[in-house]
Amino acid sequence: MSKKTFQSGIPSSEITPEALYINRRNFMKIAGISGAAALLAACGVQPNQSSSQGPQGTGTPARRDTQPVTSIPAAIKDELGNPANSYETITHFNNYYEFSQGKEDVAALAEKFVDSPWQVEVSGLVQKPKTFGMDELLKFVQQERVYRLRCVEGWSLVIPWMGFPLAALLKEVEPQGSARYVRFTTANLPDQMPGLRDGLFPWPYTEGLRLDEALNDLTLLATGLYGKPLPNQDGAPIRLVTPWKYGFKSAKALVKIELVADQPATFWSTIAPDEYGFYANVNPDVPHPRWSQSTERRIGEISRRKTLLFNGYAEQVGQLYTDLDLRKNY
Ligand SMILES: Nc1nc2c(c(=O)[nH]1)N[C@H]1C(S)=C(S)[C@@H](COP(=O)(O)O)O[C@H]1N2
Ligand SMILES: [Mo]
Repeated sequence: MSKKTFQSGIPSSEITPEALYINRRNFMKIAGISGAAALLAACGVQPNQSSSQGPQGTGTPARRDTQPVTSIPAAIKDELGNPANSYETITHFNNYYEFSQGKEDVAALAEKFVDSPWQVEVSGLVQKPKTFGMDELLKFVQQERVYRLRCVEGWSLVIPWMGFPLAALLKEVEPQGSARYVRFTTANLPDQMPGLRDGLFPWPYTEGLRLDEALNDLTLLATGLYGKPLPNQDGAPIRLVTPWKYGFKSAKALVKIELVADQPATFWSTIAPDEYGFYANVNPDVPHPRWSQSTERRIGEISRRKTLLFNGYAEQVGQLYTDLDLRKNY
């Protein structure tokens, strides 16, 4: 689908919370009040359903007239029942070293990033190498995936991504039998990304996966969140998301995806190989050399929670590692 239909043609269950909680004024402009009411009805929300997150009293008068607050749908949750973090939090607490080593300043620094036109080269050990424009990438069926993101620093978020499995893209280029790993390269645009002008890091940011990890259904190419195109600070226009691995594996602003024979070097494992391994699977029992990984702080919560093996996705990915020593291959 085109970017235009992506913005306006997504299922109501995906756009409603963003529309209600974050950007209602714009949404009302696009959809109109009766349109919004229709979306709520299409969600199957029962009139008596209450919400713990509703923006009570903040509605426009017109909306309050047509939609009593009791109709606000429940918050988006992951499969474990954790509510998604707000759009505001997800877009103002970021790690993106191309822009800043801070977190809360990334949004402003990335505000003017130009992500169009954009192409992603898919090449290497494949039968049909191809460079895809964003319009072609948005033609893959876009799905909503509510995933936990656990940063190696000990904090986490729950994010409602939009995107499509990397496997769908790889299938199209037909990996050769000799392909065993996938190497990801991200944007190298020093004019637009102030962090790239400092020579301390091995730019551009690169990452890698084993081919079977890349083909796992959890592995997503994200093109949006909360039903909107991906914000610049979250990796516009397209990024990797591997939710069972520490957040640094989920490389932003992808420009190249290469199928290769050998395990590729990566940005973080090049900087500090003792601290950041190739696998980076979330594991509460394998501490970082400088801190424990047994707990994490979900942004917005006060007390820490227990970190789950594979970030809670053991059922989907545990079988990939039955022959691997997770302590050695951290
Ligand atoms: N290109 C690029 N991708 C990146 C990073 C980065 O600095 N540059 N940071 C990573 C880290 S450490 C984390 S925790 C996540 C954060 O994603 P978010 O800001 O969308 O929550 O992005 C990852 N992807
Ligand atoms: Mo991170």
